[in-house]
Amino acid sequence: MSALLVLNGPNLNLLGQRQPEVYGHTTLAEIEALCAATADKLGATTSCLQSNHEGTLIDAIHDARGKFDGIILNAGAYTHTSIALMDAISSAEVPMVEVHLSNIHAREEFRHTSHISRVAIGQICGFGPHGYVLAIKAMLEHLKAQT
Ligand code: CA2
Repeated sequence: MSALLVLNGPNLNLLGQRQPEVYGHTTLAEIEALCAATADKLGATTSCLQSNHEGTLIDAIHDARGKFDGIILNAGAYTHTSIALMDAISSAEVPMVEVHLSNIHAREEFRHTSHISRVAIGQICGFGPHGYVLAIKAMLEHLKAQT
């Protein structure tokens, strides 16, 4: 049974509570429940963590080594700024799928660059909360293909 870590970065704890016109009405708790239900249907498990702190996300990625088979990561705005998160993913050697609620390529220019894409299996963006379902499915297919 594959164990997945679902990591969410800064400000995503505000989902459903502020700026619904940009990020929708679904709360982070609902997204985490959706991830758990999706994984369960597909014979996998999820553990979820959200942090507004870069170091906490990095520690979680380091700790994932040997404990999780894959990481689903929405790094929020750290996507566009953090070489440290990219390095953490490389060093952990745990496969990662990058997910974003919004289509970052259709937004401001500064959101078009993702440092973590360099170390991701792939990126899913623009599908709202359903992106997490797609990311879990893609990760499980990837892991199956490795065995
Ligand atoms: O589209 C995504 O999932 C993002 O990772 C969300 C980040 C943004 O910086 C990325 O460019 C794309 C921002 C998350 C902020 O979430 C909020 C939710 C509700 C209210 C305010 C912010």
